[in-house]
Amino acid sequence: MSMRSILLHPDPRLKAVAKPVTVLDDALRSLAEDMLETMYDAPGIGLAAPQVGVLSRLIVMDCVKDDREPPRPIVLVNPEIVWSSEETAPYEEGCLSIPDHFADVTRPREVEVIWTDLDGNAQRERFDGLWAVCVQHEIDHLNGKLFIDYLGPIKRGVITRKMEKLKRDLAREKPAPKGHEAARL
Ligand code: K1U
Ligand code: ZN
Repeated sequence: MSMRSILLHPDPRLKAVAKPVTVLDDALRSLAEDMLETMYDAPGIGLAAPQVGVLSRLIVMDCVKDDREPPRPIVLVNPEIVWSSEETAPYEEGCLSIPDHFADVTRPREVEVIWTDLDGNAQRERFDGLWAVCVQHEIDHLNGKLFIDYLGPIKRGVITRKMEKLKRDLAREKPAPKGHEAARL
């Protein structure tokens, strides 16, 4: 298993529509393991393949927040929402690709999702609560949509400009190559 870097907004790969997965092979299983490790390390409750630069329809989630409960990592290949409740609910969302920014997004309170698991079995589940918020947020990533796309243009613009500055600052802070540490002091 290895950690993957999480892309930061704005990045064209976060705006792209991801391609369906057609082969369930070791490379896909290894990507799913890496995504889970990256998600837990962040820490986060979900992660979509485009966030690690892979434009495939694959997401991972574990929305168990209570340390006394066993973890429930799930890997969803080609997930699709087949039913959404009429009832909606707001939730203050975050995103690992837009760190330190949060905003209320209103979405259907419950959704039913079908997907394929890593063994090729068809799965179907109704999600509610945080799981429903998370699975909708992650499937949005597969369609090139971010939670800030639900906000008005002014709020979205403010967040995007702050993220552009963060990325410029991070690019400047890049560690110097080995043997050049003194040059940064
Ligand atoms: O897709 C992502 O960017 C991951 C994102 C998922 C998400 C969070 C909140 C609402 C909807 C979807 C995150 O995991 S952000 C981090 C986070 O919410 C969290 C981190 C640690 C403990 C609990 C939550
Ligand atoms: Zn996100």
